[in-house]
Amino acid sequence: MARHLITSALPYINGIKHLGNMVGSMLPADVYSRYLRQRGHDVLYICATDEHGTPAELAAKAAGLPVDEFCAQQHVAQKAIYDGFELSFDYFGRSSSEQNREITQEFARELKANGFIEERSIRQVYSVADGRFLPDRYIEGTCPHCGYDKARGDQCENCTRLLDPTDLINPRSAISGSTELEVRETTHLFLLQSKLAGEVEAWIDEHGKDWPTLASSIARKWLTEGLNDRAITRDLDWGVPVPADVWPELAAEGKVFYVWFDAPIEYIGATKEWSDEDPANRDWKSWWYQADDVRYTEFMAKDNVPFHTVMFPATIIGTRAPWKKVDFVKAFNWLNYYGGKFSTSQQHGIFTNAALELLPADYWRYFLMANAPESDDTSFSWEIFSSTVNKDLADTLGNFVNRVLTFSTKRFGESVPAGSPAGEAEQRLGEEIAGLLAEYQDHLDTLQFRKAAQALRALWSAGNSYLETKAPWMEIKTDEAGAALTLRTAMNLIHLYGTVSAPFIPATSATMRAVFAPGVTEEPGWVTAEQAAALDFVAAGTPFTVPPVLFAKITDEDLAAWRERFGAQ
Ligand code: B3M
Ligand code: ZN
Repeated sequence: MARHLITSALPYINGIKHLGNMVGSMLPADVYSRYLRQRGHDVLYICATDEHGTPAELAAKAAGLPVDEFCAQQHVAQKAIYDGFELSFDYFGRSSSEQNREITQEFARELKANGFIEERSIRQVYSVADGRFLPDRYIEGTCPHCGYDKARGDQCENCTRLLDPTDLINPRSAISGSTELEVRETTHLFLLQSKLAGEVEAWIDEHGKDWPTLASSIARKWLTEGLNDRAITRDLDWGVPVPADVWPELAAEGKVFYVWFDAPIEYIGATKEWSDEDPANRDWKSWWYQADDVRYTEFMAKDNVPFHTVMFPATIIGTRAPWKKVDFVKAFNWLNYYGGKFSTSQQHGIFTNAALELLPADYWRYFLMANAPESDDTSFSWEIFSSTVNKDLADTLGNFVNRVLTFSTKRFGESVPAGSPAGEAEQRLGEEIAGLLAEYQDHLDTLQFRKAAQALRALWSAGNSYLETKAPWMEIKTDEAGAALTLRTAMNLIHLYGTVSAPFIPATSATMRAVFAPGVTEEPGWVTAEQAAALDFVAAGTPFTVPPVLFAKITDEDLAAWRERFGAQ
């Protein structure tokens, strides 16, 4: 069996992430990892905070903290939220780790030795007041095309035209506002992507055909536009330093690698961080180097696709070493929030910490995956959210579980009733369940999360239909053994739900499993088609307990309050 390496795009360190970030990378990766583990695969799910670059420096400055302290705090804060969302990372690392520094520097040495890194001198804007070079986006001024006075050096947000910093009228530093800017000469390392373009293209021809269109079309678009050589160093205080053994002068000048150079390498770095915690039992290199038995799946939002399908593969190819490249790229569109993208800089939308203050993770996990922006951008609305929670989670699943267990307790006591042997209705139900389970698995195997969520909901609905048809609360008046059979069958469904729903709603699934096995906390395995069809997981006589209501309904008052609080208009 293949080993599965899974990574989700590394959340940037500069602030708490919103639900758009969550649904576009970490959450689907977690659902997939949980599913594969339950099916018995060897899974390694790796993520980390992406800690370098100017935005980290600026966020630290805004928080009044040294950048290393800021990152350390933010890492802990983000990690706590991901724990709250029950993300089952095998390791959640930090791109500022020593391991990443080591591996990034080693990659650069190899690229240099193979002729794919070159020093070039360029002219860049220097802010005298700030004592630093300014990246294009940190130069502000008036747009020469539309007159917008907050245009950035790379692009005007108002008319969307691409700009050069020198196009701006009255340019100033976005950091200090100072207009004392000069153009200075500075030397940087360039990754000679143009030399690697042919090989990257051949690699995408071979592997990209299996990727979803969203990923492969973005990769192709980038290739068609031409792979330019790219500066991979910056003049910043914070980052992976250029190795002094190869570039003593640049190292002395304090050059560090560009964040998009070291961030993807942190997938490997974080695996080494994981391995270094327990070297006797973990072997990071076996997952990444000559790892032909590993299937590597990456999750990310669409704006990250070019870096993962073109730039990172070019970097790896240029090392001329057998590092693992991605096998499958799962990309997501945007989740929008009332007339715009979720946005960290504008604090627009729902942030992950606030979401958990309102409701437990399972509500969000199920809703987000059932509405994941897979084929198109989607819009969050509080109405769709509450109707999904109320219908699917509270009515279809939660109510079923409570109704069955409460009624059975009342009529037959606190253990699974025996009753008649299974009849035709149970046979049909079993076949239906086995069919739906096959569909569900198929969608998860092919990483189609919306469809998988639909199939899961269909599994829950099948239980409801069966219960409505058999109506044990009527049946019991004339056929007590028949009613007992109905309830026992329904309880077997609860047991099944407790297993197969776990990738989406792990906490509630554990509660459902605990109905029949209190105190058992280990992760469940999976269910075969035969087991699903037979529906005899729990035998008559098994004691059970009735859990508290699984999902509370969202009321109109909740809705009104949340719309108000989160600016939903
Ligand atoms: N940190 C995602 C972002 O902030 C970026 C992903 C890196 S993955 C190697 O857009
Ligand atoms: Zn403009």
